[in-house]
Amino acid sequence: MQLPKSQQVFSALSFHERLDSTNLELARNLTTSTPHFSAVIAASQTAGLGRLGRSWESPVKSSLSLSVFLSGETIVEPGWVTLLAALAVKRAVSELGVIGSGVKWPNDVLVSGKKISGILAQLLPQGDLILGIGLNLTPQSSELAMATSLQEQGIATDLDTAAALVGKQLAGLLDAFAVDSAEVKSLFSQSCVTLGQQVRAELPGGGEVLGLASEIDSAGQLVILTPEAISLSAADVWHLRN
Ligand code: BT5
Repeated sequence: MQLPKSQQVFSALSFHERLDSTNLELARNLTTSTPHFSAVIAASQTAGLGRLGRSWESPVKSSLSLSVFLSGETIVEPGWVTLLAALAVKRAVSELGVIGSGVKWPNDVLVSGKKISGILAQLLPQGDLILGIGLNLTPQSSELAMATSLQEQGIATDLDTAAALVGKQLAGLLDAFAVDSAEVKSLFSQSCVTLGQQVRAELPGGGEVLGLASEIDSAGQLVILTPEAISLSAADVWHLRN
């Protein structure tokens, strides 16, 4: 498959009809000369990775699987990369015509409460980062009751267009963040549908926090009022009600 639009956006691009995982493929092929913002794209994955050992479904012709290499020299605040990627996807799907999308802290893009995209950022020991983005193009298996796709939102698009739009938005946000991070942080908060909700946050080490999601602090952490303020850097968050 030719991906002419994406080729213009990423500094290098390798495309595969089928991979185990684009994050794994990027990691396997990393060298000291891998350019910043190079990408691996797959039309399907057999072992797509989610967070905390979970899996990401990406069967044939159903989704975009994209991994982008971010060089450590360019990353000032690693804690913000996942959030910026989620905002980039939100903007890309809006540009395609999706109405009502929002970011669920920290790594999901939702439309009407259903997940259209998930992000998995993997920080490498030397400070570089592999940023994995999954975006559903067509309906997923009925077992994923809380999933949606561009097609279900009335948008017909192709892999190349979707990847190029996400890449363009991501590049723009990374640049803007380097110039004025406070402005971009505020843009993120405006797009974050978690804020103002009663949430249950499951902590990676076990345990949970129940309360009102009140803000994203400047480190990108979710602040939950329980009523005392608790800041979380990583968690699975469930929106309970408005
Ligand atoms: C994520 O994890 O949402 C991160 C997903 C990252 C996927 C990309 S694809 C390109 C790159 N290469 C990879 O191997 N991975 C990245 P998490 O927050 O843990 O959510 C995982 C959960 O989302 C699963 O347990 C399912 O409940 C649900 N899920 C799985 N596949 C889905 C899909 N296609 N659409 C919506 N929800 C899905």
